[in-house]
Amino acid sequence: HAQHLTDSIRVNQVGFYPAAPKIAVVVGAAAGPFYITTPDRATVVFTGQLSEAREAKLAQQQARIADFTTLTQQGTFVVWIPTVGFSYPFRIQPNVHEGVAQAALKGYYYQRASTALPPAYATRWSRALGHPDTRVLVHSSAASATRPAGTVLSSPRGWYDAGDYNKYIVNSGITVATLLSLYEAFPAYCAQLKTGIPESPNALPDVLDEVLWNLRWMLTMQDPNDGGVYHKLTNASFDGMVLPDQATAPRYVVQKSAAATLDFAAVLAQASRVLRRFDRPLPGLADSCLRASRQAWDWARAHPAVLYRQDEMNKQFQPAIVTGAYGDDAVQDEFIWAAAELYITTKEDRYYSAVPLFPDAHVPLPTWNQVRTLAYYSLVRHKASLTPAARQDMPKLEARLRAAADALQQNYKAQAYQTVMGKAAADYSWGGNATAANQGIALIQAYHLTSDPTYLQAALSNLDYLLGRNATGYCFLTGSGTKSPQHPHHRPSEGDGVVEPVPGLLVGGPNPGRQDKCAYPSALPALAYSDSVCSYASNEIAINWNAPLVYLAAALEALQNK
Ligand code: 9MR
Repeated sequence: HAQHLTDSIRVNQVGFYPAAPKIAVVVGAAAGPFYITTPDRATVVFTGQLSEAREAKLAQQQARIADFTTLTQQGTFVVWIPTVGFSYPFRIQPNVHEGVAQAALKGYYYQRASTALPPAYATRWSRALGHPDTRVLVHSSAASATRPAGTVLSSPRGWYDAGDYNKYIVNSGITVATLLSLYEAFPAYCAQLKTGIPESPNALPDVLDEVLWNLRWMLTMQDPNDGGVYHKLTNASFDGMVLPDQATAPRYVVQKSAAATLDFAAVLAQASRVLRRFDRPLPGLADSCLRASRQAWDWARAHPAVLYRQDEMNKQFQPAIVTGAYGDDAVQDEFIWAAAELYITTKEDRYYSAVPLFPDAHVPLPTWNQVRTLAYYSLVRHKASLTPAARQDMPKLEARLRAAADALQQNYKAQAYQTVMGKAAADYSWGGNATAANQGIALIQAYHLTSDPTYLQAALSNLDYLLGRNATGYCFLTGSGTKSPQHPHHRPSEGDGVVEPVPGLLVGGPNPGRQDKCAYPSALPALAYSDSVCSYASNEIAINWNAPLVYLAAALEALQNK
């Protein structure tokens, strides 16, 4: 009997709700019994038989399922397969993912620019203030009559985008919106979700305090002279792997873009209606957000063809900017999103009818350059308060959202790992872990429309994926589970001298594109993941990946008894 830890048993390394489906996957094992035991294997609490083997094609693995759904006893357990060994431990208990939701939200605190992180909040990942961003230069690409090149602006705060130290409006947009949408959908749950940040004692939920850190920065990125929004605040090139206070290269705001300006308009409109509820602690802020949003919208309407094309820009302007581009050549979806959010906040029909909101029947999964469905989620979330013009479209929209969720969950139990994630090879790409989380959110939308709990189980399958039930065997959230990333492409984690990486950060995950050209254990789509600092294409972290995980974990916590 094998009495050793094995990582060929893949299981959510955090745990399971007592009444939820419970599945582990074992790779390369023969048929036979499995046992759920206490971590010392002294007490067997469940006995079952492994399923027949199925091929996980995108990993070329033979996988068997250990299904222990009917085990509801609370505690900490392992899966033990006598011919293979025992798994990492997991818990069965209510609120089992609360720590994941807290940690992933706290991840934003660790990403804050322009502030020191004292030990009281950041424990051993405390660090000095970096990037005050109070003397940011207007890049030549952004020069205007009122702000010539070299003009000094103050643009502090915001979150670092990812493993790098730059601040990008496009990616901030979807990130802040995802967190605001979590709050709008689950305000009571968010009110009690505490992360231990300096603002925790104040009147706002921590998720909104965290959002404000980035929102106040976003507001500084709008040119008050015309309403346009600079595409990003960035170094000319990426920093070395050092802590923020040692990264002192000049910082620039670069040219305005329609995508950034529309994302800004959408987020500030949404923020306005959310912050309206907190007018007393934050007097005037909701009004300021709405004014900024309207101005941004007007600028974008006048400049719909101003795209961010970094390579073109570098042919004309100095210094050359070679950091993350977040270039997007198609802004129809950004127009839809901004129009919808402005409409929902103001109830002015002119925004609803400004652009065709339903150019086709698609409900594309949200990502930084495809934001159309964020508009749809918001419209449906607010359907009770819409004007007749919009209300008449809601049955059609709801049917499309349901159909999209049905397509996601169709057949997922026939997959070797029984997760929604990974049914399609295209799920594995740069930041594919955010695809898994966003699929979960799409399924939760369908639950809201139908009250059908099978959508929640499908969403939970993707949380299981992210926390360990995947072909790599990694729990992809730093600091959670047992086998989690140790070497994320993340400058603070690399530069701080602390062995463990900064916790609460979701890495990108398997990406057969392997654009970083690092050493990977496998090129197969589901296995192309490299836990190395080198691997920015599979092992970086990013704010737009953490946000859907915060949403998924928090929403499933809030709905755990459904
Ligand atoms: O998440 C982005 C991914 O969709 C793109 O394919 C990739 C290449 O353009 O860039 C990713 O975003 C990175 C950004 O450009 C710079 N900061 C780190 C981001 C995550 O790797």
